[in-house]
Amino acid sequence: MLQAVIFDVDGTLAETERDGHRVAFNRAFASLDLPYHWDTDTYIQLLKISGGVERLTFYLSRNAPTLAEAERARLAAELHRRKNDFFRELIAAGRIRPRPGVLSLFDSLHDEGIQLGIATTGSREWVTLLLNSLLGTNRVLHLRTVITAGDVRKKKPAPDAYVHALEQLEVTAEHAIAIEDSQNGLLAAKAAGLPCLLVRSAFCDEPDVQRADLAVDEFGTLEKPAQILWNPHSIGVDGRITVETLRSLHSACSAAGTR
Ligand code: XBP
Ligand code: MG
Repeated sequence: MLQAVIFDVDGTLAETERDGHRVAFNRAFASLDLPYHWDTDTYIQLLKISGGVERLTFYLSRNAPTLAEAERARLAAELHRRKNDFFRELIAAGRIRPRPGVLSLFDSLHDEGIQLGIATTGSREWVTLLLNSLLGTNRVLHLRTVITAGDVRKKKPAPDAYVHALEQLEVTAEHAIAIEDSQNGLLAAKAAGLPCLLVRSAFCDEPDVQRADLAVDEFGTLEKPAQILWNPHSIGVDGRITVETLRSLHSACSAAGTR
């Protein structure tokens, strides 16, 4: 029986990489008069590196090679701090909106008594603010656990965030489903033994959708039905991801022994 659904944040609840983080990283560069700018294509490639600080450190090692390691680490930390300030400003300005269809799925799962959790690589410095902005305080109260980057040793694609979320939910992987948007997140969910629904995000570059147990382009609404990208269990998706879709997916994965 499906007992819990664990949502990723960036790219899944909202197109935060497109509408928030990339914009904020560039504002951080400008605030220090640095000659760097991450255009969409550059950022999509950099997103293969999990974690904002790690992403900055990698970029600086390639674009400021003469910086000593200690100085690079200090600069990456300062840029990340500024980025999070700017990201929080974008959240407060209402610039980050939920992906179409995700809130009605969230509400239906809660109404059906299915436990809800979050497992993100993002920093708690902004995750709490974003969840309240996207979900509203009532829905946030329906979250039994919120696991962020600082709560685990290793970031996605390591399974740590999902393993910790399952522990907090007191549910085994067999009775839960992960909802992700990217390759790193998909790999993390599968490494934790979870069936995974991939709702591909705008900045997700060619994920290996065949690693997912079901992959679609959106959660789907009446106005914009979900398009199926990969459906190995022939789950009936009638234009929208619903609680029934997830129950069917969970049953099919259990029957197939898919983990
Ligand atoms: C996506 C990430 C995060 C964000 C930026 O996390 O990899 O690093 O890009 O957030 P998710 P930070 O697992 O939610 O998709 O700068 O706080 O790392
Ligand atoms: Mg994500």
